[in-house]
Amino acid sequence: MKYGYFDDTNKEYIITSPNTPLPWINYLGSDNFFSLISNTCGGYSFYKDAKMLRLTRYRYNNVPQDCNGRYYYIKEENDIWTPGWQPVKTSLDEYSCRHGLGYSIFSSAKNNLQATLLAFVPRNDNCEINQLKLKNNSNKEKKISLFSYVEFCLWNAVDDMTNFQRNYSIGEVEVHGSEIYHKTEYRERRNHYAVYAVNSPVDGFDTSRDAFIGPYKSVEGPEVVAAGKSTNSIASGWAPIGSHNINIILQPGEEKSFIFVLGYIENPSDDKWESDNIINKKPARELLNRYNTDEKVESALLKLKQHWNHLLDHFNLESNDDKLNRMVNIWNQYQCMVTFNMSRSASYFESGTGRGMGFRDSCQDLLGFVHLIPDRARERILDIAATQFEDGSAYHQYQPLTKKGNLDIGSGFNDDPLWLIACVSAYIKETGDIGILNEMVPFDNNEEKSQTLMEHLRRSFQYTNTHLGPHKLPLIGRADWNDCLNLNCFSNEPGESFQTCSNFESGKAESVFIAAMFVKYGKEYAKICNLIGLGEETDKVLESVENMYNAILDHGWDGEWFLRAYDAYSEKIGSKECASGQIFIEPQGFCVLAGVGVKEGLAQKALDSVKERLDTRYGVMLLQPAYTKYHLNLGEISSYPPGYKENAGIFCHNNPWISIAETVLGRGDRAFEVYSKICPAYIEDISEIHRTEPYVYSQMIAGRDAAAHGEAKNSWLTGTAAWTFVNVSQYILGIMPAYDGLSVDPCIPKSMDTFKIKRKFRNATYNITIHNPKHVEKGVKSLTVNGQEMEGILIPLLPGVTQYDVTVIMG
Ligand code: BGC
Ligand code: IFM
Repeated sequence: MKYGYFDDTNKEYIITSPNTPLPWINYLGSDNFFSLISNTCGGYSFYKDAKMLRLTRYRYNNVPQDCNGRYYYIKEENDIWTPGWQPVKTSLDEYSCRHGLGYSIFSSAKNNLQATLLAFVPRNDNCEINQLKLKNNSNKEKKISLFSYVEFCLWNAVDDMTNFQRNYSIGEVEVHGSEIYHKTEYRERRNHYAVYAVNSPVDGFDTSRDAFIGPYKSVEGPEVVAAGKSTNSIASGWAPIGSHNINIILQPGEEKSFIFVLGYIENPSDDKWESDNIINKKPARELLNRYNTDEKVESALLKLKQHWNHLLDHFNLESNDDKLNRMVNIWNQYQCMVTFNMSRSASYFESGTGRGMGFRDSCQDLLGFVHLIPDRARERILDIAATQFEDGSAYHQYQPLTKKGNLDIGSGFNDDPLWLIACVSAYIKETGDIGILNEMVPFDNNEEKSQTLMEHLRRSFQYTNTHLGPHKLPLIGRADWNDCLNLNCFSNEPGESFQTCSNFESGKAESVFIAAMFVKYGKEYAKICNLIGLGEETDKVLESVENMYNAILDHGWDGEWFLRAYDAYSEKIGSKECASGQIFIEPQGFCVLAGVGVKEGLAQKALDSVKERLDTRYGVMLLQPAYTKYHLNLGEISSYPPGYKENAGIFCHNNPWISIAETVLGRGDRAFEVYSKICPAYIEDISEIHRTEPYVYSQMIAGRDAAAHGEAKNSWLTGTAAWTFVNVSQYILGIMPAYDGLSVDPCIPKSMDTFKIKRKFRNATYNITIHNPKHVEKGVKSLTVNGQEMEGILIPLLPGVTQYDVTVIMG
């Protein structure tokens, strides 16, 4: 069942029923000001950091769900409704929500009154614009009372939810005409405030939630809206809100437009406030003036659309598969940009108050957006590397505002260092900017301890190389990519759990997954050494990689598939000898994509075992059989009920690893099958089962052991976006950036015919046409570049050439 449809021309998903299984959201904002907006107008806004500088309140886990947002109540006689359906939920004659790239548009109607609400965050300004157009489609005059509503958060979202004894006494506002200023904290800080204003005179306002909603009422039916008249309340403590009231008369056929702006203002440090605790409204008014007419709003929206068109023009596919085209060209890349902005902080499943930026997460996200915003990727790399320690290990997370490592979580996740090599090599291949390796970057953000980025990479590599266990495989530490596989938890203390376990440093558990990463990114590091003329180091690195390769073959192979790990007692994890958790997805995908076991014939066996044991109609599960009881020595993984999350869920993030691995073996049909099973556009028809948005990936789909097999959770903020884009663009469609050019080596389903790709790469445009006349899965028979036939699969960089016309014949 579907709840909407894709509009590829406008790059939108159009939701036609507000009653979606879960809120289906969109992200507004691309620089510093961000909003989440659901298909019923729920969500919230923040500046830079969803924890520290939150403008509006949101109640996670609320009943009814998804309550609080920017709401526009329309009252006509006794009918009260809102364009996004929630929170009033009056049945509407018409409803649609179009989620586009950085904007959402609601189109609703009731009694021949048409409401169109456009919401977006303009480029380069810190505000959300809500343009509401009301049109009288009847043949009688209409009298309408409009009430806006946002509820302010007292900035620090955690404090806001917990410190009521203080918070109920600190709320302050100022109201000047149509401008409502939220200035809580201004008294002591005098550096920031919010403004919520409309570009028209108002007939009233409210800033006290109690006055507007009324005690024991809710946003579903505020007292003021029912009465049809604002109370002009000035909040003093308690809960400050912003609400405007405008009385409107519309003649038949007449349309009126109102532009509401929710803005964030940060005063320059030398700002002179008007007098004690009166805010300086000048910057707010300048901001409001930039968006006070429809023309200005439309031009800002156009700029936003141009921005997205420009970004998405970097990679464009034309094939005869619409679903593939829309995922590759629009939604997958869009989601990659959202993960760039949000990491794992603010979604409808991540509260924005917990995690900051993950070291490994951000490194992997970069693989998906580096082709779109290479300059920002560069900055991001330097920020991430600065949270590394001198021994090459790293803080597992860092704060987006301070960019400092998070001390509460610390380090000890032993896959982290190698992800730095992954993202730096991807960046260099995309841009050719080897100069980045000479950038001086601090360790632990301490400028006195700065070394070149190259030295950071060296220490990343050496960290793994020097932390090997009894089988010469890398020590796992607290966990590797799989956060929940905590193999160094051992204790005789009653009541000890993975959450209290602290002996990971002394633990001897080893990871076959990190070993595979070491082979993959060790080879990459060797190429970087070679590139900058470090011949001797290159040889040594390759020798270590060779040793690791052999350690995997000697101690990481279980007969039919790769082992997952050895625990702290050197017992096998992910082996046929185990009762549960006999086979894990991660080492199968990563060993094969790193090339391990390919020439020995093990790779094929491993992937066949994945198909046989882990595959389902909804995607590939993380492990089988699921753990059915809690084991302290395995950690969090066994704390989940079977079929959920890392305990045998379909963890989408590592499905692309399997697909990539299949392309390494040249099995294009299977690679595509794995790709499409979890791909949103291909499962749009089962939205009632999948439940999350059909235009973006979710972190997890419930596995075969779960009651709701096929149901997804944790949409949007997942490394699946980046890895899938890497998979589909570089391995399936086969357009892969290399240090010395762009290579083309597709691995596609046999049925696929001709397809075209436009790729911007190093300031040139590549128009690539790929023909598959013999219907093969892999293999390039000829490659012609600007009329000249090339040897092999590489389109070399041709000095001064900015246009590459490329024809590839597979066969
Ligand atoms: C959480 C897990 C989660 C993982 C990745 C861990 O810290 O406890 O529930 O799956 O991080 O998000
Ligand atoms: O690898 C982790 C990631 O860092 C956060 N989400 C879950 C993954 C698997 O545990």
